[in-house]
This record gives sequence, structure tokens and C-alpha cells, in this order.
Amino acid sequence: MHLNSRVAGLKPKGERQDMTTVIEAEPYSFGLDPKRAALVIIDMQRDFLEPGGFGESLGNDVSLLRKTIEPTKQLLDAARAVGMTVIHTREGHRADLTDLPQAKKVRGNPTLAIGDMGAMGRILVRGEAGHDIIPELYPIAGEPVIDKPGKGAFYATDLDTILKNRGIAQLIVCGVTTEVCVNTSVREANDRGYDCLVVEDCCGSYFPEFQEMGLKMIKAQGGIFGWVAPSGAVIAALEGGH
Ligand code: TIU
Repeated sequence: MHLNSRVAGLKPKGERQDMTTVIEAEPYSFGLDPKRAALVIIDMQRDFLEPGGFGESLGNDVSLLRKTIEPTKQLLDAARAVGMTVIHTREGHRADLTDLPQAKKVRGNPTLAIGDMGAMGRILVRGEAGHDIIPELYPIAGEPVIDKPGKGAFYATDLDTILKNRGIAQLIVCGVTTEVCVNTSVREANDRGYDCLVVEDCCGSYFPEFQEMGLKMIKAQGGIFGWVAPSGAVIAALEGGH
């Protein structure tokens, strides 16, 4: 087997390698080039991580997601320190709900539907307190925020355009929830030709079994959708690679 096929991110043999550091990942090593990579933090919004929001309205225990905050903060700090592109996404809808399919509004028979008034403003509506990113991971100037109406970060957004304009080929993916918006976004990214490394302890699910299987699905079959690694390995690579 060709040597380069065992480390994701390497260019074909003979071409100059930009890769600066190798991350131990599953199903095999990931060659990270921070200049061609973006940290993509999916939907770390108050509506999913705090009581009284959309996540709780669907019957979920939101406290299960909160253990992702500290490792994600550490990874975010490391990415910012090396000047890597950082992109945040938020799931939500226009205030007039014209971009909300009726099927999504009624799905799950929620106690509070999207657009209803909840403890943090109108549920999953742009501009409301609950729709915003949690304070611990709040974007800073220069970090694009992608507002998405669906589960996938590429559907009806300009994410692909922003990534292509910056020459990004690799995505380091964090966020919630593992089996819903993280998996959907990684699958969309994979079909668009991006190499995705999913950071296991920076992803969270309301269901422990979906957390496990959501990560397994990504790395199965030789990395059918991408790679999986712990935040410590990614942070060590970022800190050692400059
Ligand atoms: N319900 C659930 O697990 N997730 C979502 O509705 N959206 C995201 O994952 N962001």
C-alpha cells in the first residue's frame, strides 16, 4: 500500500508536503495542516445546552452535553493561538418562521415548538438569547458564524463558499449533538471533499449509546466519513506544530 494513503491530508508523492504535524486518530493518522484547516464548532447554543431551550423542549436532559464545554474551550484556545480559522454554526430560524418547514415545527410533539416563547426567548429563533452561542465558547471578531436552518451546516448556508475562499481542505469538528447536527454536517462535508476529524470529547449527545455509535459510524469502513481523535491529541498537535 502507498505510504501516503495511511496519513490523511498528505499530498501525492513528489509534491511538497504542507502538513506540519500528525495526529494519532482512528481509523488511522491524520496529517494536520493548520493553514488549510478550520475548527468548526457546531451549534454550541444555549438552546441545546441550557435548561428551558429547544433541547429540553424535546424531552432531553441538557446537562449531558455540558461536559463538552471545557475540552472545546481548550481546543478553541489552542486553535486561536496558532491562528487557525475558527467557524461557529447556529441552528435556527427567521423571526417570521418563513424558513421553518411545518414538518420540523411539529416533529417530536415538543412542549414548546420552534417560535414559541420560552425561558430564553423564542425557541430556536435568530436574535433570541437561547439561539446564541454559550458564553464559554463565544465567537470573537473575525470568526464567521454560520446561521443554518437545518441540521447540516452546508444546507442553505454559505459555509462551503467561505471554506473554499480560504483554501480550507480539512475540518476539525466539535459540537452538538453527535448523531444529529455533527453527523449530518460531517456527511455533507465529506461529500464535498473535505477531510473531517471529529473530536470525540468535544461532541455530545443526549443519548450515551448514540454518542458511541455516532462516532463509530464516522470512522468505520476505513474512515467512511472521517477520523475521530480526543481533544488532547489535537491540542498537542497544534501546540507542537508551530
Ligand atoms: N435534537 C438534537 O439532538 N439535535 C438537534 O436538534 N440539533 C442539533 O444537533 N444541533
